[in-house]
Amino acid sequence: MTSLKLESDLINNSTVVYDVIVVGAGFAGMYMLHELRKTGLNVLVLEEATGVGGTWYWNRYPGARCDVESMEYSYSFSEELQQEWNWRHRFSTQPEILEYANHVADRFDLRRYIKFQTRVSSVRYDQNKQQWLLKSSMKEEFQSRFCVMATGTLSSVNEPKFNGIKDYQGDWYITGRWPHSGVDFSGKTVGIIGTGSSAVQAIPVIAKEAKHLTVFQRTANYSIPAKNRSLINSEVEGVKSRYSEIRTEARSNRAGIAFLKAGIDSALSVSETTRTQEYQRRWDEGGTGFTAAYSDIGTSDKANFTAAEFVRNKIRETVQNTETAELLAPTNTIGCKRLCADTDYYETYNRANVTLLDVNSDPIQGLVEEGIQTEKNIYAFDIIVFAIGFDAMTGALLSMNITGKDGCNLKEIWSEGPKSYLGLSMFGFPNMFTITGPGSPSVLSNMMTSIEQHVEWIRDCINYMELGGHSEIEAELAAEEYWTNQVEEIARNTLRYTCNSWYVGANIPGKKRIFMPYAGGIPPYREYCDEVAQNGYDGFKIS
Ligand code: FAD
Ligand code: N01
Repeated sequence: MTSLKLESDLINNSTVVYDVIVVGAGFAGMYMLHELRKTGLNVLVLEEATGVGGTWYWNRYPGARCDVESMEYSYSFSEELQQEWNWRHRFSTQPEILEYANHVADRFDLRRYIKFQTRVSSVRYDQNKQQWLLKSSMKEEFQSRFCVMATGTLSSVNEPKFNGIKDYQGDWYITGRWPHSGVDFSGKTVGIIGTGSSAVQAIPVIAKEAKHLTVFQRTANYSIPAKNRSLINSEVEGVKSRYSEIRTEARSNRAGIAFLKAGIDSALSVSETTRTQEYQRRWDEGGTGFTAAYSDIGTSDKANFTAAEFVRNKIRETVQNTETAELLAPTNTIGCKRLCADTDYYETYNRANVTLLDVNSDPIQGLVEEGIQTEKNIYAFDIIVFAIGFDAMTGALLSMNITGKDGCNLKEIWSEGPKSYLGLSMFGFPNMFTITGPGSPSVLSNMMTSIEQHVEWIRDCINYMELGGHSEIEAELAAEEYWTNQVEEIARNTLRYTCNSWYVGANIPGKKRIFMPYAGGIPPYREYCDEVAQNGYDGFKIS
């Protein structure tokens, strides 16, 4: 109790210079805090929310769950933790994942170092003092030598900017900022804008409750049945008995997922019968491992077409109304946008209380008092749900007005797209690190695998600085340029580069189109990061 009081005193004392301030208490921030505390550093975490969990704190919309299997979408750093925690579903629900995040916070006694309800709104480097100065939206000030941004890649919501939103008299909600009290859809007419992963999960659940649901689709998305189910004891025990082996496999897997069995053949090197059988097998197994069936689905148009056409035919088989089925059948390459995993998504369009509208043939003009006005109609709704995604990868960082050395401003520097060395560090911003930042595998992987790798790398780097008596570490401009070009070059060789996805920032009007995550896979990336560290932080200037 005494030490708890001491810590909260520290948190409220603006004269303390922390060794490290971490912004964000999602899975990244919590693990960073835990690792840095173990080394005895004085650490403070600043978090906007009232609790831990990040993504799983904010995204409470109906149907929200993970699409990397829970046995793998979890921390691997503590053998005790992974042995004692029991996942109940193959793909766990948001409440279950949030419960896990809270368990971790309690088990490792993290809360006392986290200042909740503190939104960081300004971050400035004081070159003379070699300190970061952070200010909150409530004008509180915090100082530290190192600053770690654990602010998330999918945490800054794409705010709805539809004309007339203020005129609308009904209730409206954003999937990524869902009210804690939940939303009662029963007997209500509901409109939902968007058909990405969030909408694909929410639509079947809302449809079951609402009087009528109208879906406004701009781009049809590919979705594979999740085939979610309760986990049985023997299977959980089976994984637990060889957990460390599975985690090692995950670290050497391209996507950070041990269960993902990637095919090594070209889709074009096998007969059509073999190929269809393999697609059917993966479809029945469920989950986003579908596109890993063949080695070239992500790189060859022809190979990709075989997988895309298989899914399109499934949609045509499932959806009874031919016109609706054709609207739902995506025309872009499969896997270009993030593949979705669903429970009864396409089946939901067979319900009498669900209507699909194509925003391209009848564009949304804005909101009016009763609901949504399109070019041709006014649709009245009691509730509108915006499932329109996030200002991904850069949004959270750029919302903090980060100023580095010589007054350089991150927003200005990134106006032509994000530049970083390894997605970990930026030239001009010494002693600052980003967890799963742009330029790292991040959103193209099991985020837990990537978060743990980044946290451990940053921990080791800060320890190296401490032990060597160094005061500043900063990415060199040449290293940053080299890495940013690498990220671009690797992405150009993939089909991911070819559509209007949030990976390229296309969902945010005015955002520079540039492929943000590193598409080369986890193993070469990890190897590169390790080599940089082993060579005395090659590409960094240390003073
Ligand atoms: P976040 O969880 O986003 O946490 C960032 C934290 O920083 C938040 O709590 C936020 O409030 C805080 N923050 C941000 N800015 C500020 C500021 N200025 N001041 C103070 N605090 C701030 N990934 C997978 O690998 N598998 C999945 O199955 C999966 N499912 C997902 C489902 C949904 C609905 C979404 C949206 C994402 C999903 N992801 C998934 C990606 C998910 O974001 C990551 O897996 C992971 O949770 C990210 O953790 P994080 O700590 O890096 O970021
Ligand atoms: O967001 P999205 P999301 N008018 O950007 C449409 C993770 N995640 O929240 O495609 C009309 O994918 C937009 O249309 P278009 C996962 O990484 C995981 O669903 O741009 N429509 C699109 O249909 C995921 O990829 C899970 O043409 C507009 C939709 O809104 C990421 O988070 C679950 C519009 C936005 O889709 C983001 O997913 C949830 C407009 N003005 C999220 N603006 C799992 O299952 C946007 N749209 C693990």
